Amino acid sequence: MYKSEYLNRIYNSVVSRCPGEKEFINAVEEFLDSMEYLVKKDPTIEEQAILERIVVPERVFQFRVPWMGDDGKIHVNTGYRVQFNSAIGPFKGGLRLDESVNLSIIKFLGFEQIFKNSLTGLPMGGGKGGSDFSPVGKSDNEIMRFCQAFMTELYHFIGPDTDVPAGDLGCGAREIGYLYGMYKKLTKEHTGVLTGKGLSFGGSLARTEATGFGLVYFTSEMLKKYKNDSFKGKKVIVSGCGNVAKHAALKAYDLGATVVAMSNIQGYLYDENGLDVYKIKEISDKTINVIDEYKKLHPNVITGENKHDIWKIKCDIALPCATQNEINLEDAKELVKNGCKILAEGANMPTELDAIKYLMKNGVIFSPGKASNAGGVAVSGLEMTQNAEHISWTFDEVEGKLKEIMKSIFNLCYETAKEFGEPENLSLGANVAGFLKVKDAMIREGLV
Ligand code: 2IT
Repeated sequence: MYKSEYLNRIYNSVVSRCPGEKEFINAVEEFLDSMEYLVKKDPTIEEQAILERIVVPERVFQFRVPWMGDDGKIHVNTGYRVQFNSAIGPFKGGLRLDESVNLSIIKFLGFEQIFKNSLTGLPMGGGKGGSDFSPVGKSDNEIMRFCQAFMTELYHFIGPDTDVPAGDLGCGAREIGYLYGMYKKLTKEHTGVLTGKGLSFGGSLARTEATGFGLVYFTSEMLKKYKNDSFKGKKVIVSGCGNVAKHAALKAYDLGATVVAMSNIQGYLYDENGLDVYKIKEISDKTINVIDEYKKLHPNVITGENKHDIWKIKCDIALPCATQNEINLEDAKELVKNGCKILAEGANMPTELDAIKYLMKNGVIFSPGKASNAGGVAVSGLEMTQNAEHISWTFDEVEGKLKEIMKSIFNLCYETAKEFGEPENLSLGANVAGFLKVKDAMIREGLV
């Protein structure tokens, strides 16, 4: 597997200790891939058992969430909060509300969050949580009751200087509002304990846009550095229609790109002359029936039901913004065949490992989500700062800071990759740069 005996030992220990946790094991495997050179160069990593420690969460909470449906029936979901690593700051990371959620998925996301948060340069540790509850198809009252029940357990473990959750898939401003209300009732405190809050009670301007906008700023840096180019005139595919996807599409369009395709769980939309991304945002803010509603307005748009077919469309830049494992090896082959030059992840690990390897081998410059989608959590960090100071910045101030942060994440990943002799390997750059800061903090803080 790995050249290093140490890395093999770590990998095997994770596989035997976490049977069946395939998403988490995958995330560890991808990360360890980048550690070969570093563990050889720096023996303190092994002496201090840094990797042994970093692959084990500091704390894991799993709890029962009983709630009542509108019809009076009782439902029971499982809630999770994984506090993965607090070496550089309070645990920070979103809450995913989706039927697919299990411990493996939350651990994978929490593990990624450690390095992502480190790359932002802000003092945030890594954590993640959520539940196998999906708000899709539920009434507002049901969602409120679920969020209240979830928070009656979660509030024991979180705090503005301990662990600061936010949204993720299925958990937007509405859910954060209900969660925050219950936290306030239980603790009697108005604090920055959650981010992604509504603007009327401590939220930050530009938090909603941050992940998608940040992804496009990051990709602009890739275009500039590697291709001496920009988004102008480029054909772009954005998968997904959620918060990340629609804001990525808007920003790419504003920078002069043609967004040729987008998708959601029902299929994809394709127009070689470019989709009306503002209309898509308007529709998707209101309904999940984006494909049908858009087709009513633009009958000539091409649609398809198989979400993988979106990767068969010709593009210069691919921005996967839906969810994990949406690009497999076959999809990667299609992208290469059709001339895609850059793939930057807006979702968390949407590209499978063998697909990443194929893309890189075939000249596609790849950016991992932990670098290119860090804009969301970065603005969450800025929301924490504003809350702690009891002030709020303007949209332009926050967006300006976001832009600078994305630029500095890119430069850090690029310079690190270059130092290791692989300037196009942003996964290597992101993993190593993210890791080094956490490692330093872990060593300085002693064996805790
Ligand atoms: O994956 C992510 O970075 C997020 N869901 C955002 C986390 C946050 O704390 O804003």
